[in-house]
Amino acid sequence: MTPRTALITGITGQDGSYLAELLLSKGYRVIGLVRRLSTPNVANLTDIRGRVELVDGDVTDQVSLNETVRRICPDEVYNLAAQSFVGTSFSQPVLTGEVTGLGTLRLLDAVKSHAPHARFYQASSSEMFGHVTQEPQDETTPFHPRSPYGVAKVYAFWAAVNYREAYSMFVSNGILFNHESPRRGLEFVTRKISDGVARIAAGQSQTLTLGNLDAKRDWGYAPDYVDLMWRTLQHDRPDEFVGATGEAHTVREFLEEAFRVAGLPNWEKYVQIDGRFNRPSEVHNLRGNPAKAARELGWTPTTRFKDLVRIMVEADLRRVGVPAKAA
Ligand code: NDP
Ligand code: GDR
Repeated sequence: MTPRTALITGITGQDGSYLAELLLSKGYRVIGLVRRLSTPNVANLTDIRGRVELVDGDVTDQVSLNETVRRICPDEVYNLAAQSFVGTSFSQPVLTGEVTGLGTLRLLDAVKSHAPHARFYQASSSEMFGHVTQEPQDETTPFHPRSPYGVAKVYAFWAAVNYREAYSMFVSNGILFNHESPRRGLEFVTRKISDGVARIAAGQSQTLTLGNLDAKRDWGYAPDYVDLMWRTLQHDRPDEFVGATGEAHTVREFLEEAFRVAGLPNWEKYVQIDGRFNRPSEVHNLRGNPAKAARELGWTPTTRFKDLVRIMVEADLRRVGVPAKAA
């Protein structure tokens, strides 16, 4: 039997790399769209480098998308490419709109023209809910984005719905809440904390400087969430699905737990607050209700808050050379 072909944009990122591993384990031919950088950035793909095909392209470039989709004719398309850092979206709002918003429209259009039968997954985000007035949030909660990133994701969400309705394409949105792992970029708060704590434990640093410790997020483990992406495209019809743990914790709670895992008492001693890390408009509180994904896709997250913190801190301790058992 011919293997199914999946095209992943954003394959070099946290989710793209886990998704590629999952799809390879299921026998897919996996093709990743990679933008040109002066220094290639494929560290997350080290273990599978010889088993995935990488093609040059950029979601800001329609020609490269058309050509890639035409040539590959994928069965499934996972659009994970984005300028995904909320903080940067305030300083680079136009770029964020181009990549995260219009980039989705460009890819949808390439698929419509060259592989209209492909199933399309759009990486939508809980940041679309933003300023929430109901808790927990689910597929019926209204959007009120609070950043250029959130605004761009709302655009992409509706572009995806519109291509489904207008052209009868199989296009689904996963509305995923924060998910983390040792592959998380260093600027996101969870990884900034696990890396900072590990460097303090190793004696390489004395302080960790953060912004708003009161923000609350529903943090899950990234490998669980790429499984949800795959399940979303195996469903009998295209639809929207929230992916979340249903539990929320503050940045402060993440900090306390991370220092505890590293065996460092008195976290307050090391942490400084700097208003530079505050956002012009903040999302204070997000907590998702994943009941629909559980009911219709049989999805439940396997990793809870404390285990997630432990996985991340232990990975960073190993990386900086502190034996986990000494922690
Ligand atoms: P990352 O920031 O780790 O990865 C983003 C990927 O997009 C990278 O591979 C990056 O490539 C690529 N990319 C950026 N700009 C372009 C471009 N112009 N053309 C092609 N590729 C580009 O994000 P995550 O893996 O964490 O998230 C995956 C997706 O899911 C994103 O769309 C994100 O917005 C969304 N999401 C993430 C959540 C999370 O908690 N992680 C929650 C909800 C949604 P490069 O390596 O070259 O920078
Ligand atoms: P988020 O993730 O904005 O939720 O977006 P991030 O980890 O950047 O921020 C989470 C919360 O922590 C607060 N915070 C800090 N954040 C960072 N980055 N650095 C700090 O020093 C700091 N101090 C406090 C923030 O203010 C915020 O409230 C992530 C991204 O992956 C998006 O792409 C994705 O769509 C959403 O999660 C769901």
